[in-house]
Amino acid sequence: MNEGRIIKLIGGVYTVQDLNDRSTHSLRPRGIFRHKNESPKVGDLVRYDETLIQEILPRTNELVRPPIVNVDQALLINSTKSPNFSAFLLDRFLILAHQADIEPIIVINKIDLLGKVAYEKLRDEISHYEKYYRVFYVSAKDPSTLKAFKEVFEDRLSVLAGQTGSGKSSLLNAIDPSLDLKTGETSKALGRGRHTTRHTELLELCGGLIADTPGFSKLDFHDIEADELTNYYLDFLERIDGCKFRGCRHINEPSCAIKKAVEDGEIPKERYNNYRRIHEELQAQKKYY
Ligand SMILES: Nc1nc2c(ncn2[C@@H]2O[C@H](COP(=O)(O)OP(=O)(O)OP(=O)(O)O)[C@@H](O)[C@H]2O)c(=O)[nH]1
Ligand SMILES: [Mg+2]
Ligand SMILES: [Zn+2]
Repeated sequence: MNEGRIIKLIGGVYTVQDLNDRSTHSLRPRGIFRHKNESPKVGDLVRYDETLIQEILPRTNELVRPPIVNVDQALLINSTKSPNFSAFLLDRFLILAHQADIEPIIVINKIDLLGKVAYEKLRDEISHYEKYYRVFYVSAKDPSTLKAFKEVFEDRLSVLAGQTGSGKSSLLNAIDPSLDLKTGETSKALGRGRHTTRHTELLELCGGLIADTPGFSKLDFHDIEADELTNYYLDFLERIDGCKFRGCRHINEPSCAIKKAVEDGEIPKERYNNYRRIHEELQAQKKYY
């Protein structure tokens, strides 16, 4: 039987791209999936014949919104200005990527909008993250910044995430103009762009596949418990053995290695404060259930 990847779903018809010859096929799933209450999703690796998807191969992960599975990496697109860079938002996206078991890659876009001093300041702010993640500094308006970045796509299924107006579609267009994705002008009045991206389809880009539908389109933390938050902070995790109390939440506990690292300047204060804010948010949220 043939093996392929589902790259599109419209009206119950799946487009499957063959893994060997890259030919595409319009197929329906076997009835058995419906009986078992399973449905093939975009990103699935499947076995198929002339007319039907016969079998779904095991998944590595599943995103709910947008519904895409087997995602290798999430490119977290941040802009330097309009909208302004927000470490708080970046931290939220990092949590969502880790929770979904998807490797995050940090992309700082619109570097053309910063002067030298502001650029150095931002790099300094982000240097902590570079110890744990790959970070790219790019501009959709300057192709010379995109050379190294283009290589991250090869052989991987990527989703882009980031607030509206951060330049997700612009970056993809800059890399491959034939994609011709719609981009929105950032609204000066609201300080944010219109949501111009809608469909769910995987596109070929630089030897890999990407979804233009933003990953984590809702920034909510529905299934995260406050006390598991630390699991999604790589910088906390590697220090946690130094906390005196097992299950330390790094808030009021004495002899906390995380608070010590913040005092020593090893973890940025702002990141720690944002952690506390999110921890509180998750606890408050729990009360509603
Ligand atoms: N100066 C500058 N402007 C950029 C850059 N990248 C994008 N823009 C502009 O920022 C605005 C928003 O870009 P989009 O690509 O539509 O942003 P998006 O992230 O796809 O937004 P949504 O689809 O709404 O989520 C557009 O006006 C772009 O021209 C950049 O690197 N430099
Ligand atoms: Mg877009
Ligand atoms: Zn602690």
